[in-house]
Amino acid sequence: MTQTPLKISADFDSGNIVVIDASNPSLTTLAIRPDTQSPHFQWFHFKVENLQVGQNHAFSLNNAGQSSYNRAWTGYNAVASYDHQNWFRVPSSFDGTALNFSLTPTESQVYFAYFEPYSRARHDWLIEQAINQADIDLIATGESVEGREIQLLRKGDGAEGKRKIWIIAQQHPGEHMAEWFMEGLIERLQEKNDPVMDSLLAAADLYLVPHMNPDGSFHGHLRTNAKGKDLNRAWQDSTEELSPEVFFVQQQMEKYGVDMFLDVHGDEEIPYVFTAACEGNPGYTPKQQELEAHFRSHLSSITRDFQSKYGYMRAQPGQANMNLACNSVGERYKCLSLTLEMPFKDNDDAPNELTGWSGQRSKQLAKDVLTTLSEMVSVLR
Ligand code: GEM
Ligand code: ZN
Repeated sequence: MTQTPLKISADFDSGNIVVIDASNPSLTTLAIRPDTQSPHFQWFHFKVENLQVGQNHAFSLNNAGQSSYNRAWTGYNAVASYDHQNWFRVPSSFDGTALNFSLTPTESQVYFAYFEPYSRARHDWLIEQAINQADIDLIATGESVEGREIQLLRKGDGAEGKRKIWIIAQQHPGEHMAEWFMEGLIERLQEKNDPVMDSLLAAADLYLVPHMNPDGSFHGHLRTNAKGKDLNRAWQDSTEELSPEVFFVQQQMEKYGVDMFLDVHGDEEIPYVFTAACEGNPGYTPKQQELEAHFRSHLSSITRDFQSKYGYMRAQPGQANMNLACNSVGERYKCLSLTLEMPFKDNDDAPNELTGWSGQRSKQLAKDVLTTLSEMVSVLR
């Protein structure tokens, strides 16, 4: 009996794949499409239909070796889902050219992705949840290059004297763990009878941007917005034309002020959760150094899903790239300013064989970060 050919598709929110050869259902050859107007690529997300249940189907992403972070494929396992909601890791291997993985499916259709996707529909639901369930205010709305809303939310009344803690997410559109993190923040802010949150919110307002780059995510980009701009390289020269997303947030920071900044990202290569700071800034202060150590020490003490042993090389004094959000905000506001990195792989200090790092673990990390912020809000200035 001839088999129905596999149907491969990616014409949906954050979809990204190019079919090279799907004629042999036992081995399908695919390629990842680069970001618009940019050579960057690594993010993939696609659907396969007409699978033969019980038969092994292999897939090969044949340009993985030319991706932005091609060393990151070693030790990486793709994620799969039959229902687009529950995701599991699929053993994968990198041969220097292609990323290869296979599945003996229990259902006739499956999705594969680089990480558990966070959809625009779920983003819209999250904004509603924030406003209607967490007593969070939508205080300003910017627009992306293609006109998608960039929401600035605030938990708190903006009263004089309260610290202003800013948390932004997914400047890099392929780093979907970032908006999972934001969902965890907003979920905890809905909880009643949470004295740790009461203590934080008595002293601080939270300024939240759940998604900085909706165009890039929608188009299945790894790194850039719809103009091919890396938003985390736009903080010295943002424009309304090329990087309106950053331009908007910088305007709002000037309007409200900043006492702490957290820029939420994902890292392709390092299998740990960690932070990078602004130690290379020309105006880096001992207070900033002290606050970084305080944040890292406290968060490490309350979860195994954070550590400071592994991470990026520290920048040399005065050598920081000031186009990065963390450095630019740290210099401008002389506050604790951090980039938070979650892994596309797993946290090797506390591995989960089934899921690796996941949306759920990103959410829990956010709740733990709120505990740390509550513990240290009184010393931020
Ligand atoms: C990173 S932040 C880069 C920080 N690099 C060092 N060495 N401190 C970026 O923008 O490249 C954040 C990310 O993409 O996850
Ligand atoms: Zn990033």
